[in-house]
Amino acid sequence: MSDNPSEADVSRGAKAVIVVPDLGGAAVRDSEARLDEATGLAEAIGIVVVERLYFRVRSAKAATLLGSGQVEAIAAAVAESGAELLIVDAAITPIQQRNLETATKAKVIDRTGLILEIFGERAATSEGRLQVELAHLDYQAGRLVRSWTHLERQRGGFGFLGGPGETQIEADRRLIRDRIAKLKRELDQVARTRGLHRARRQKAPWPVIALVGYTNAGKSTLFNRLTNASVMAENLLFATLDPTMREIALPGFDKAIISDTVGFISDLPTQLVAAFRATLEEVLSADLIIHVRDIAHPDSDAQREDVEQVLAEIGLVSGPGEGGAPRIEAWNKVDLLPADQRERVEAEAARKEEVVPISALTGEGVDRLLLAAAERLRAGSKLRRLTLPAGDGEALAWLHANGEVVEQQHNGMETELQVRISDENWSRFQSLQRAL
Ligand SMILES: Nc1nc2c(ncn2[C@@H]2O[C@H](COP(=O)(O)OP(=O)(O)OP(=O)(O)O)[C@@H](O)[C@H]2O)c(=O)[nH]1
Ligand SMILES: [Mg+2]
Repeated sequence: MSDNPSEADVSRGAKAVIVVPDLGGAAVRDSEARLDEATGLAEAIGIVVVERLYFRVRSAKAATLLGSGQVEAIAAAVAESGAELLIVDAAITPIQQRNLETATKAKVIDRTGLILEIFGERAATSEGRLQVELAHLDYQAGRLVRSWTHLERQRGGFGFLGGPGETQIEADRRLIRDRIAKLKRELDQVARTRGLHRARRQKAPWPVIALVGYTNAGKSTLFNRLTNASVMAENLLFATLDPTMREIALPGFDKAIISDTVGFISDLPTQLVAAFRATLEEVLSADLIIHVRDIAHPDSDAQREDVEQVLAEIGLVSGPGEGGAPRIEAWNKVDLLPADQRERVEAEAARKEEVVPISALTGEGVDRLLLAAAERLRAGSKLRRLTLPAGDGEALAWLHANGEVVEQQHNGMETELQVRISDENWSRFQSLQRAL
């Protein structure tokens, strides 16, 4: 696979030109903010950005994505700056990648490849590493399949590209397939172990709060403030990859557990969504979700949509009305807003029930956030474990109708359940059980 272009050797200190193509997607985003984010991603793995280019692409070209004049301008910028790497902030096909490499004489890496590189460098736990490797292989396998069909077409055309190439690709594909299968088995094992840990914790009567949000929104800063911990909080994209859990003091509760999680980003590689679903189980089983938003960011609204989309992709329904955990939005970084804008933001937050403006940095609003969290937890539903006799279809149907059955496991004569249910419905269920 050594000639596979997707395996760009991205080393620290490499000089790169960044190209942000505006393909006119659904959400309008600020061009400077997109350039900054792409730069942040590159810098997250020590790449030195020497030039940033932004292009409006009217119609995407199959061969190069960008128009020929744009490709020429990029090649000139690469030559002038002596960059060895070209970062294209979009998902590009293997063919586009190859053509751009030929045209610019630089190694080309796309947004997905870049994010995978960051995750590959950061993942700290064994599970994180397994998941990232799996995502990477998946990405490569996709590219291999596509370039294989591409080669096949060539062979049909010229007739001299014979068996050995195909055999090599076949062998590579088999290697990747075997490795993927092995990784999945290992991950299953890790997930089972973690599941056991979680089950043990769930039996404790403490609510679990998960912090979610766009990368760099300030989740770790808030987490540290709440827990007096020192999780790496940095002006660095994807500073946090593996979830961290700690106890916090919450008014009216003995204690609560809070979890800091990986940040989300727009166009998160689908391979990573799947890979991190397991990690984000912490989020799936939380009793309350605090969505931390950088309210001072020009694309704050678009980022909110991105986060909602990833949450939906990992299977988290929005809002308690649909059986999901209650949500609070923490509008973070209000300290960065100019006075008039801050006033407007705070007035808007005051009109919304589930929004608390805060600054994780200065601590303003954090106490109010905790009060709001405690209030929502008391009002909202909790995840509870219970065991029913195997044949109790009536109780099961009732739970399905009045709560959300998160997990259901048959153990011989018994059915073990995890159900998210409100306090009110839980006491109704208990009195129903007594009456039967
Ligand atoms: N001015 C200001 N800066 C903040 C605030 N909260 C966080 N920051 C800064 O924003 C940057 C990112 O903060 P983190 O806490 O690492 O963000 P994160 O959401 O954990 O990011 P990832 O782990 O990368 O997803 C850091 O430079 C923080 O100092 C805030 O309330 N005000
Ligand atoms: Mg973090």
